[in-house]
Amino acid sequence: MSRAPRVVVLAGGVGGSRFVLGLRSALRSRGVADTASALTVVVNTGDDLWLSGVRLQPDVDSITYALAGVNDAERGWGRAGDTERVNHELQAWGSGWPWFTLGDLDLGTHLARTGWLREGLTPTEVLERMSHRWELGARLLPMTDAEVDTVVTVRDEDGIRSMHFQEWWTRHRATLEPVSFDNPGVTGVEPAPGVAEVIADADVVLLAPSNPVVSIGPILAVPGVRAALRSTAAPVVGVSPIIGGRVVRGMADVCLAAIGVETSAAAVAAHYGARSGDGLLDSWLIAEEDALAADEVAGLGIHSVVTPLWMTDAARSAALAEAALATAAV
Ligand code: FO1
Repeated sequence: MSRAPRVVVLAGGVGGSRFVLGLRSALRSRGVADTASALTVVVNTGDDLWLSGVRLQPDVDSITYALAGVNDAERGWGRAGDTERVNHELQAWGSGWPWFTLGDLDLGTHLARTGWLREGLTPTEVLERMSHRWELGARLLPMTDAEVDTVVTVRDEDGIRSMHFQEWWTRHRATLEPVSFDNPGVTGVEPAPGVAEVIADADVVLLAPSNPVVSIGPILAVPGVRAALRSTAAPVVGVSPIIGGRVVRGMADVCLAAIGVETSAAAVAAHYGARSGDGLLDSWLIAEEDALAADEVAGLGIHSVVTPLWMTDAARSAALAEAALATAAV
């Protein structure tokens, strides 16, 4: 292909950030100068919430900060070298959640975003405006402009109750047994402007190795996204978030168990399904540690590719991204 390929990736969380960085790097290695025109990231916004009067967008910010090179890579969220002076004040006032930290630099992002939302900009417009500060080398689109929370229903000694994903994740560290994950109201919303169009016009659509339930799941739940993936002429290539039958990080295994999906590369492929059937995938990248699953994946009608999946440094992330692009022959 002589022109730069149009690459769309659905992503959220740390796995999503690393994969997006890898894609930008792989495109640069191919000589694509304007990666921002070539690479579009459709980001999960189910983690978003209002807290202390500001709008937080954890996955949007993780990916933005990672692309800008200002992320706290060790912690996996927030800004590198951040301080917590304002957070201490908020806690002293009893504002926000005592288990949830808002860094000072991070709060600057939330304040800027909230101000623009209050002025009437849509989340898509805010994200577009925020992309001018740093050379991100990618275009970010929220999955929808509507506020759609990921809600976790749990069962414990107090019975069955529901809470925002962030409470389950950061306060309870996913230790409360989830019964279900839902996005209330999602059936009545639309994809953000441009989402269906970029998928339709893509040369390849990628599912990042993000949590299939709480990162990719909410994006697929937005009406129109599945249909766009099923109808695009572009190959749809997914990357397994499972390596050696285990989750790489986070709590995807707990989430998968709650929806009745085994923590294995083949089971997650089956969860997404084959596009030749009623699912989404043409190809599925699995780890060398899971090579034995290749036949099972092929039996689902999905082309499987065995390749190293560890994104432990920038070079490995770029190699994985290049393997995903090559799988789609772009
Ligand atoms: N994760 C934590 O484990 N503890 C926190 O206090 C916390 C604060 C926080 C503030 C802003 C933000 O954008 C993300 C934050 N995260 C925090 C990360 C976040 O909870 C999750 O890791 C993601 O939503 C999962 O993708």
